[in-house]
Amino acid sequence: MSQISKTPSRSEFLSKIKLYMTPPGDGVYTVHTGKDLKTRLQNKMYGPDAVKNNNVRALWEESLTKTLPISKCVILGIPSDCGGGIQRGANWGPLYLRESLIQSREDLRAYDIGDIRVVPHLLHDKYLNEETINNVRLSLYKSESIKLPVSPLSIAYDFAQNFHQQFPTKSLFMIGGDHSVSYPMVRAYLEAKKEQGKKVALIHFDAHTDLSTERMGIDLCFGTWTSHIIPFLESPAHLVQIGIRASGEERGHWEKKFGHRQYWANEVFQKGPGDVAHEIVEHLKSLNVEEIYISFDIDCLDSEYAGATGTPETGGLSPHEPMVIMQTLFENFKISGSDMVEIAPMVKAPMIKQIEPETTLLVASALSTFLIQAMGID
Ligand SMILES: [Mn+2]
Repeated sequence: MSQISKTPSRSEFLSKIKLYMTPPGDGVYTVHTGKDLKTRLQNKMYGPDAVKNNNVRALWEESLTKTLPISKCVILGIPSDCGGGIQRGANWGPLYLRESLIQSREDLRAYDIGDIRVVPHLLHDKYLNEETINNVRLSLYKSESIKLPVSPLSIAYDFAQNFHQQFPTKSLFMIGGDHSVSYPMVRAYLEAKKEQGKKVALIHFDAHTDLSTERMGIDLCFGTWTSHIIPFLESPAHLVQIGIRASGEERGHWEKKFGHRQYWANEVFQKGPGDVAHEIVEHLKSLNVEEIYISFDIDCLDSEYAGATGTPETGGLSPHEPMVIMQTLFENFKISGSDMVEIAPMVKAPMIKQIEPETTLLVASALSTFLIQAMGID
């Protein structure tokens, strides 16, 4: 394993997965506190006997060779909130959203490939010195000579690159995590689609633009990831942002600076989601777009629907508007990648009156179900 070629074989890729990923729910490292939450999820996914007999990892490893090859849509968890910054807690998003998905839709046809291993103090390997990287390799991989990445964004990028090489016709549904986790996923997706000769666009639902180029000197985080993704698009016009309302600048500032399109929440209300969707379809068709990636920050929704998130914002969309827009996009383009991020189940802002995290999870699982089903179709 110490020598990993640029394009690893299927078995090399599976060996990497077994090292830098975990069964669903295990990506959040716990010794005692929070262990019950993982047990609850794994009981549902693998059965109480497997959990009691410590058999979950063996079943998960077996599924990598048996179920993964025959699944069209693959679910991935990145339980990292190191790139967040106001209220963290999105590291529990993947575990809780999986539970609601299982509860609401037992027939959901998608394979869960598990979680990226997360050292909660790390974000990206480029911010680390050699000593730290070696120490973490020793902890995660039991050897300094296994030259695998150690930070969540770096592992996620390696995973997603390999995944698209190995399985060019499969689609990933990623559950975050703070929004920085979309950076490696979207980047690997865009690079793979370019290689395949597919014309793609990024549809980004969010209350915020995430278009800062740096935040307190850090270039990759929840508030900056989109600005660093734009260079990987065919042109800035291949990015459309929907639901924006919490920004230090006006819409014109962003559109002029980056050359993309925004639909702020108030414009979606004024025009109606149907008209907005048709405008986006026409725009993307004029660019000859064939496939789209949808990145969904749950705070795009009004805090009345999404209170369990790091930065809840009022004046936002109801679940209806994004659903109408996504449905129309789905009728016109193939959805070949998507994510649902920023669900922080244990966070509740003081102004939130509804029952949380149940409200947020219910809405997020309905939107996620739509995306997973859309991506499960050939
Ligand atoms: Mn965001």
